[in-house]
Amino acid sequence: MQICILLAALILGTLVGGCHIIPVTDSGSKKGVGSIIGVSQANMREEWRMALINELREETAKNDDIKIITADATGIVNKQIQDIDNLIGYGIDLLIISPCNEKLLQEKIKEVYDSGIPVIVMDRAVEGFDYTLYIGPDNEVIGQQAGSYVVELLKENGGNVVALSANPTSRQGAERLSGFRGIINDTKGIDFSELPLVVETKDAAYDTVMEYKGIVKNADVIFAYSDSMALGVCDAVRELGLEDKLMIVDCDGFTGEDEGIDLVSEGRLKATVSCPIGGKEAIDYALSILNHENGVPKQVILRSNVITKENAEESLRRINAESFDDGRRIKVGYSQVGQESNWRLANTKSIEESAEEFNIDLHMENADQSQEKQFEAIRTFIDEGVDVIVVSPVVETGWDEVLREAKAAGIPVIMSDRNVVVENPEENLTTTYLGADFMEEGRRAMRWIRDNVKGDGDTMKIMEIMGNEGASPTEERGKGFKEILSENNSYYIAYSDYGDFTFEGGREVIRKYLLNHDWDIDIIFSQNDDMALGAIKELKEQGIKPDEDVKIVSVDATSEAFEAMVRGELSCAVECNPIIGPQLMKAIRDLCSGKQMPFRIITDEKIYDQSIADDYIRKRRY
Ligand code: GYE
Repeated sequence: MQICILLAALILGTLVGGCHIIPVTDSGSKKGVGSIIGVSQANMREEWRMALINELREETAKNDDIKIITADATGIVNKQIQDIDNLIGYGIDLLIISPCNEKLLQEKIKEVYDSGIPVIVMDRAVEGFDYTLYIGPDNEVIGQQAGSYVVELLKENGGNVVALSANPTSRQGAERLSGFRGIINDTKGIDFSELPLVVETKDAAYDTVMEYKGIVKNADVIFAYSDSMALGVCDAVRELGLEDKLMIVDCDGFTGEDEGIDLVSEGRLKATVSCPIGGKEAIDYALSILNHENGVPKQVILRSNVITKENAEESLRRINAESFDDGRRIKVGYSQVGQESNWRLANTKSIEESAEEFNIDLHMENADQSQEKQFEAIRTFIDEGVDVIVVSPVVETGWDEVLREAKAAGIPVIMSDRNVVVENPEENLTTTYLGADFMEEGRRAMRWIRDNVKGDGDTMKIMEIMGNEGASPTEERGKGFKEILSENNSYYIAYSDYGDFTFEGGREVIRKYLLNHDWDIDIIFSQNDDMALGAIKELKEQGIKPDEDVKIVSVDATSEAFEAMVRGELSCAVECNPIIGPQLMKAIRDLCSGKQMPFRIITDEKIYDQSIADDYIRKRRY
């Protein structure tokens, strides 16, 4: 049946223009599922977009049983919508889309996703969660990495830095340049200028350097945000005879002749910041989705690396290495933060069960909210010689030393659920972070309030009940919440206190408040359910009616929260998914089979309020 459709597509492909059937080679190495993947590409002009298409083709060719059909939207939104309809008409089983305008295509993506066809969005994230998976780089971070490398190069002497271009036409370019600019502008002793570029191509970059040769001659470093631009810069610099004096840094780090890594190896580029294109990952996850496997996350943020002459060879080896899973029993040490909440209990259970399912030998230590105990556990795991260490850190900072010890012992560390902030990210002390997007959870809570809690004109008072001081969910949920709050002057935070993510902690915050105030709060934002439930209990005892006298929004959405919504006490719960065991175990297996780990793997989450709580309560298993 699918083959017939494929043949029809082959014929139609020529009619609709821009649709191509990709021949499948028979060098398949992985079990496919007899499926067709439709690829809707924003345009096939930009270099890296072509690189993505090529990588998708190469990866597909390794799998006997999947085929891809590609469509080129030529940068036009309506064409991309039409392309998607055509692809669906061909009977695709999964859509991969790199949207040319993420806002204008959001509706269409949602429509496909709602119709039951899984959608992988690439490169540009759409808002909300109406897609199956997002895979893409963090271009701002890529620019920042280039900036930090240049600062390091120039050390305390400073110097002149020139960047191309003042007005990038691609969003990717704009973000990279903004990340770079941010770091360079913050550094004393560096003079920074930008040279205008007409288009983001090799020739235009060459022309710009030649036109501004007066400025270029006084520069120490030139920054270009793509490989093609960098090649133009390299040629111009050679022609001007400045090769020995000028250092060139770029982003992309593609493999192949005259691409970033090649130019670094030849010494023409000082460094390139490389990032996987994502095609490999997309096909890999597409297969997992089509096979209904466990462990598919919501977002995968690809890792970028600074590549210099010293590590170019090693980087190439890593990029080209085929991953290899020998199926052996992997030993994992897991430092769990504690047992403070129902979320945590569900999280621990999920990790233990998934370890069994994935045949992983798990040694879990519970730290009872003590960073010291977590240090101890990590050192024990190092002594035991585990393959991987996983940490859910009680607070964000203070981990550098113990992480260095793990690195020195050659044991990779994955951060699970909560993340750390290290002194120097370039040290690469952790391999990846797997968990929720806490900022987004905070934003969702405040967006719900904005859209659902309207006052009678007076500014409304919010009480914020926070988790434990210094923990990443505390910091980031707070930040995300305040970001949306700052766009609106109908609300303000009148009172904030820590409830340490526990039921008793939430109760205590209310008690303390009522010691010094009459009840005058309109909305409570509690950073987890347990604290919200503790607050509800205390409010009721003090004669204050939850939901009626005060709206309460919390994060986690455990079954107790659903019960409280159904009882009409809790107003809304933003989901934070504790069931991350399968994703974590998949990441551990990937890591041990030699795959490059992404920066961040983000879990799938929704938002619930009283209007829909009834429909979901029976499905909640934690
Ligand atoms: O929301 C809270 C728990 O780190 C995401 O910690 C986790 C948070 C969760 O105790 O209930």
